Amino acid sequence: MSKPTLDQLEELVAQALSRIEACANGDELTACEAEVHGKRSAFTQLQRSLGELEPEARREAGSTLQSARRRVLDAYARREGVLAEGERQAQYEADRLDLGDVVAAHVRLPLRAGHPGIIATTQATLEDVFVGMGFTIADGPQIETDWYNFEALNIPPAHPARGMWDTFYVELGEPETVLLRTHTSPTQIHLMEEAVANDTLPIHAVMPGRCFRRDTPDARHLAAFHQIEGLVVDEGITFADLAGVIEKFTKEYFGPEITSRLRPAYFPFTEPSAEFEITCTLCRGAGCRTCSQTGWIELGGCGMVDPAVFAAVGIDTSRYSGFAFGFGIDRCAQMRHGIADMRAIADNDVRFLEQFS
Ligand code: FA5
Repeated sequence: MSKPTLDQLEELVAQALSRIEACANGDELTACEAEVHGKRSAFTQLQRSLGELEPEARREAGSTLQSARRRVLDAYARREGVLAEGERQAQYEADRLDLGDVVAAHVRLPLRAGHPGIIATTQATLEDVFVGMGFTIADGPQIETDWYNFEALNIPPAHPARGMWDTFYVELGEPETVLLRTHTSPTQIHLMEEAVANDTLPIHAVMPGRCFRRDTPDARHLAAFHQIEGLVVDEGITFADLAGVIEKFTKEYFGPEITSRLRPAYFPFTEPSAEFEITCTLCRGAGCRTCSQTGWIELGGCGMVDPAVFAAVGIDTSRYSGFAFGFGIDRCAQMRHGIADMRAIADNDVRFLEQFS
């Protein structure tokens, strides 16, 4: 191959430019650069041949060669940029996550929407029944002081009735002053205190909520369960009003064939007191394991508000009388849906829970 001459410079540049343009990726471009500018390239040979020229001619030829090389180097840099951008785009495409595909994949799965649990729906139905009977709904704290859970309810310290409620205490340094409420009855006290403070008596309210006892779970008990408390404080309220409300509620909630009965009982905060029971809905009164063969299930306690409780909250007993009741929401759910063992409600077995969606 004959040595290149300066006359061929434009042709060499044109060839180099078209070879650079033809490079399809970075590797080809690197190889091309070595060829165009490498030791044996035409440009390098021309560069070397400059030494043979006179100084004046050498300067002129050097400058021409320099600008030709510059054009080739610029073309090389431009092509490098174009190829890098192309490679970046290709990488983007390869990495692209099509969220539409992800959503579509999920939509193909059966949608598993949640639904309120059996206790929430039972509570809502109970509230509806009582609202229909003219009651309002109130709420109270789950963590209580000894005063609300016991003392104001006529259960002073060391009173033997405290044994009726095996209590979880909250460790706050001082022993046994703050506790998880064992029943919803303390909400009665909050309501009466508020009504006295705001002069808003009478009261006709129900108070649903969660309660806690150190009870061993069995077919009719849980350690965390729910009660709904009822309180009526008004003028001229008698035990007959209480019995009427209990029976009306029983028929409304469980149906006309289920009956209630009241049996004498003892609660420190009501006098007289009663336990109220309903026909066992599992055996319809015939006797079964769930009702211990009695045909009846205890739903809750009730009675006329004890004057000592009215005294604790400052209600004038010469004007007002009242009744209260409190019964288990879990027990209601159990009886309404014929659940033999209450522990199933707390077990979180989806196959059980889905029956009540
Ligand atoms: C009380 O808790 C009284 N506060 C009820 C009351 C209110 C009486 C107002 C008078 C006036 P007792 O401990 O019997 O009473 O509980 C009432 C009901 O709560 C029970 O009949 C039962 O239905 C429900 N219950 C009690 N303990 C549990 C438990 N561990 N698991 C599930 N339900 C329970």
